Amino acid sequence: MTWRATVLTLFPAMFPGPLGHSLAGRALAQGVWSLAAEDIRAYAPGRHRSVDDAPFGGGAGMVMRPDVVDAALAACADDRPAIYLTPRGARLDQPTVRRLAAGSGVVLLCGRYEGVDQRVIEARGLLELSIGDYVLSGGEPAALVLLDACVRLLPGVMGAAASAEDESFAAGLLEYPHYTRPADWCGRRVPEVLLSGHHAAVAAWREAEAVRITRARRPDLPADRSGDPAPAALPGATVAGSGPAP
Ligand code: 6GU
Repeated sequence: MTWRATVLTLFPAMFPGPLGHSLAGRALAQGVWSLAAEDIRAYAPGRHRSVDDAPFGGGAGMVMRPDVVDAALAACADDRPAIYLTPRGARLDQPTVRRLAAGSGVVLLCGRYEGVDQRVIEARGLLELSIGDYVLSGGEPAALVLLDACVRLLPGVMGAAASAEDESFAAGLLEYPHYTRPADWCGRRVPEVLLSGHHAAVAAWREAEAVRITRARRPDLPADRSGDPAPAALPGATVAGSGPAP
């Protein structure tokens, strides 16, 4: 089954953009997922096709009209969650990405101007998501980020290595450092344990490095998993899929 993405935007030419390349692009060409970028302006009535208007109460900027946004959403509404990308939204995280990737697809509304009339957000029950604490000029780059994060989790898009990596992040740790040949580069040596061939020692070193780096860079993440009910997945361990347990 194809995972379906519909993007409602005033700038449909921004899509697929980077998602037409690399792994997402190959999966798109193979029909693993589909992408329809719909021009919101096509749903604007009248000769002027105006999609926005001045805010009630005054102030700077323009607000996207509820009737236009509603018509665009109505044209593609089905079982998929409808998501409004806005810096006011809940922060997109890996558990949310996993839930979205496990469904049939997404409808993404990209806002421009000061935002979208609050009433259509409520009437359509839109899920509001942000990709971080900074302000973009529109939701389109955020839609590309969300789609990239979802598509790489679709069955067959990436190998087992990516799933394991994802599990490690979901467990709350940042990645350990990686090294390849040469073992000595400009006098900088690869940590000896990685050359030792002792798999348990390598796994223990990587775990310790992941904990150290997580504590240093992200004190908000729980780096100490000793109190967790389930044992942490070690590198090389098999990883559960997104479906229900057998
Ligand atoms: Cl989803 N939209 C905009 N305009 N800015 C953002 C964002 C979204 N997430 C973070 N900054």
